[in-house]
Amino acid sequence: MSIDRTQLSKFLSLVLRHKPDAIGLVLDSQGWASIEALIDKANVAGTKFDRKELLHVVETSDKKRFSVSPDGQRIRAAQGHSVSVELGLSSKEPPPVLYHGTATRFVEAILEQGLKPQARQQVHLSRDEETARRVGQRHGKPHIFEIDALAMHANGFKFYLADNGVWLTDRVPPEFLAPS
Ligand code: HQG
Repeated sequence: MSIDRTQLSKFLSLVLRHKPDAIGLVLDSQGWASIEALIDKANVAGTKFDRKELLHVVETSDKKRFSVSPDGQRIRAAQGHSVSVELGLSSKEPPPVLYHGTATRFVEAILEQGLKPQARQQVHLSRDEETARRVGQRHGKPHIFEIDALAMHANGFKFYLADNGVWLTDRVPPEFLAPS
């Protein structure tokens, strides 16, 4: 039986960001996997879907989580990896202010240590407060930090814009954080 769209999206996040090994899939250094291999290996492992269903999830993903290569042969997660990948994004000047949504229970540690990537490769930042709130809500009662991206950039910190509009940076020291 085929899986539904949400399940397929979660499955793709799992194998393209965190555990390609779960189905014996190989990601290249930039996180790309062959679509054909992905479908074959998933099917063997019992998660059944075809190319059409896969592309439908890619196109309708609310956060545009996945990118397909221009030749239609490969797929990768736009961001959010815990496996080591080099997305090959070039650094970009960020908007002057970015936002990070977290849960209130993390605030004290964040004010002390700054924002760290934790299990992911980089810290995720949002362009608007509303998105940051939604991200924070996933963890509990939300708390929004405002990041002085302008000052960070002026101090040599690098920022990257993922294909889906999420801003990425390696870390945010506490001095660049203010409550929103
Ligand atoms: C927190 C979703 C204590 C951080 C979203 C966050 C996003 C600290 C949590 C994407 C800390 C990590 C990423 C410190 C950071 N002490 N806690 N020093 N530094 N934290 O899920 O940003 O639906 O890895 O505030 O939309 O919440 O998966 O990161 O609360 O774009 O596509 O540690 O995931 O997208 O949590 O979310 P996460 P995130 P998807």
